[in-house]
Formats: sequence, C-alpha cells, structure tokens
Amino acid sequence: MRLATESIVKPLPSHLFTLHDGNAETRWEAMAGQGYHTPNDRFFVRNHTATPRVDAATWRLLLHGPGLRRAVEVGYRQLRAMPARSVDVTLECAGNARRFYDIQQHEPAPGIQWGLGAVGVARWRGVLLRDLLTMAGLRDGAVDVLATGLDAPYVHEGENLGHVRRPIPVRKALDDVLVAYEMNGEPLPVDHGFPARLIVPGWAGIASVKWLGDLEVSTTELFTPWNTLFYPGVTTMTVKSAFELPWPAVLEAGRRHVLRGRSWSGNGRVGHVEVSADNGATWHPAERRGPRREAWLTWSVAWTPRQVGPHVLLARALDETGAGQPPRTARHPFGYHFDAVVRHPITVTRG
Ligand SMILES: Nc1nc2c(c(=O)[nH]1)N[C@H]1C(S)=C(S)[C@@H](COP(=O)(O)O)O[C@H]1N2
Ligand SMILES: [Mo]
Repeated sequence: MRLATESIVKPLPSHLFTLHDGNAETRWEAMAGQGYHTPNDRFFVRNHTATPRVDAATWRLLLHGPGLRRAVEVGYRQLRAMPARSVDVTLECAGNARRFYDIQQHEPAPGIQWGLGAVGVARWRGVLLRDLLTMAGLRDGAVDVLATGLDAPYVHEGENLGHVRRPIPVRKALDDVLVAYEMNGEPLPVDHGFPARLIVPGWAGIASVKWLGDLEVSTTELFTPWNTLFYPGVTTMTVKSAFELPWPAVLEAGRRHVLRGRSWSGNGRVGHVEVSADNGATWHPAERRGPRREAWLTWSVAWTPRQVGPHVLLARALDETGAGQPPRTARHPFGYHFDAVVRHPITVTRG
C-alpha cells in the first residue's frame, strides 16, 4: 500500500513509514536487517511546508553579510569541485519521541506525535562550511551564520513567518558543519534538501537547513522564529535507544530471540547499552554489533521469554559524557529532548 501525502515526493509505503500530517516517521522494524546507515528510502522526512524542486543548473548558494569580507556565490558544480569529506552523522528531530511525554508520563506536549522514528544516520558528503566561510573571508567580529531554505515561506497561525531559517554560532560553523550534497552515496534526494543542505552534527534537526539558498554571516546575534518561538535554547540532542522491532512486537515463548537495536546521543558516542525485560529490576549488557563508529551504536541482546502474555522491554544507554537515560524526563513545554527509557510493548505467544 502507498500512502499519499502532498508535501513529500518519495514513496511512503506503510511498512516503512508512519505518517503525521505531511511528515514521515521511520518505522523501527524497517531498520531490522539493514546496515549501519538508514537507507534513503526509509529515512524520516520533516517538512514545514513542502519539498520544493530546485534546479541545480541555476541554483546558487549566496554567502554574504557584514561578518564576511566579500559576498560569494557558489554554483552546484563549483561546490562539488571543492575539497570534500564524508561523515556519518545522526540527524534527529528535536521532537523525536514526543508521544512518550503523553503515553508514558501523561503530560502530553503539543506538536507532531513522533514515536522514536524521527531519527536516522546517513553518510553525508559535502564541503566543510569552514572552507566556504574562509573562501569569503571571515571577519574577526563574525557572530552568527544564518542559513535560509528555499522551500515556501512558513505560515503559522495565519502569520507568514518567511522561509525556514535558523542561525548557528560561528564557533559551531567553523567546527564540523557540512554543506552536504550527497546522502549515502547518492545526490541528496529532493525531500532531504537537493541540491545542498546543512548538516550540523549533534544538534537538533532544525539546524540542518534543507534546500540551502543563503548563508548570512552577522556581527551581532541573530533571531528568527526558529531560534526564539519554536526551538528556544535547543542545541544538542539527548540520549535515546530503540529496538528494531514492530510496535507492539509479537514473540514466541520458549525460544531464544536475538533482539537488535540502536542508541545515539547528540553529546558524542554511546559507550554502553543495557536491556531489561523485568521492568528495570535487572539489566543485562547489550553487545555491540560491528566496529565502533561515529554516529549511533548498533547492539544486540538475547532474550528467551518464558511467560505467555504482555511484556515490556526497556533499553538504556550511556554516552561518552556520562549522560544516560532516566526513568522519567522532566516535563518540556514543546515536547523536545525526551531522554527517558522507552517502554516497548511485547506480546509473548505460545510457541
Ligand atoms: N528548509 C528547511 N529545512 C529544514 C526543515 C524544513 O522544513 N525546511 N525542517 C527541519 C527539521 S525540523 C528537521 S527535523 C530536519 C529533517 O530533515 P529530513 O527531512 O531530511 O529528515 O530538517 C530541518 N531542515
Ligand atoms: Mo525537526
């Protein structure tokens, strides 16, 4: 079956995606049997308006503003001819797992009711923003870099707020931010920002502006609705874990099941994951699958359920900064930053 949505171009079959009003959430069971990266055909899509069709032949990225010595325009071929690098980066919506504020904590937060699937890892290839800023001559007094998308202006409660745009501080812009034009070895798919987008490692997805058209470098702090009204103070993402299982999952009693999952954090690498099948009374270390890599940690754990009936599986991770996953997350007015252990429902059937 193919579900239609007006804002997204790629197919959104119901075995890969859950739809939320023009946004597509990856189903975690669609990650089972996949490699390290989230394939492009099942990567979540979050659009404020609709995917635009941008012509790479006429597209120009404009860099300008008082924080630069000169304004520079870069075309698609020129961008692709610059020194490039490829990195594995987790991209996650600030509101990922928002529905658990409601279903686990009975404190519903407004916004898209994502489960755990507004996240993905891709191998992004592109040019370091640092190199583009250097090309245009960064001034000492530069403060923020404001990225603006070429998608339609966003209308919120009857008010036209203009194009999606969000500033990042120069310090982050000079660190590891990428102007990406490839995703998992293909030109960026249209829904993911063709011809080029920002990739801001560790930060909430909103910073990774798609369909990038304009970079303004300021000498004062900048404010847009996307760093005041919608995502105040939202920068790095918290720790989360997910099982590559349907919701709920059905498993046979008396059989050894190898449960697989992934854990990630905006602070850095995840080092350790534990799983509990008895409501958190006992925890069992999960084993890492494959070599240690840059973005999420892939893991597995064996479980032989004995009792037929409803069960709950828990997974919790610790990242390299020592941040973990508490039983409960403090209430958040926008439903961002959920980091509590998610209770995954399992039905155990007779073997
Ligand atoms: N131009 C533009 N950039 C955007 C958005 C958007 O609507 N327009 N959505 C943002 C949000 S909220 C997220 S979570 C990510 C989602 O990226 P994806 O759709 O490639 O998964 O893109 C960000 N960049
Ligand atoms: Mo987002």
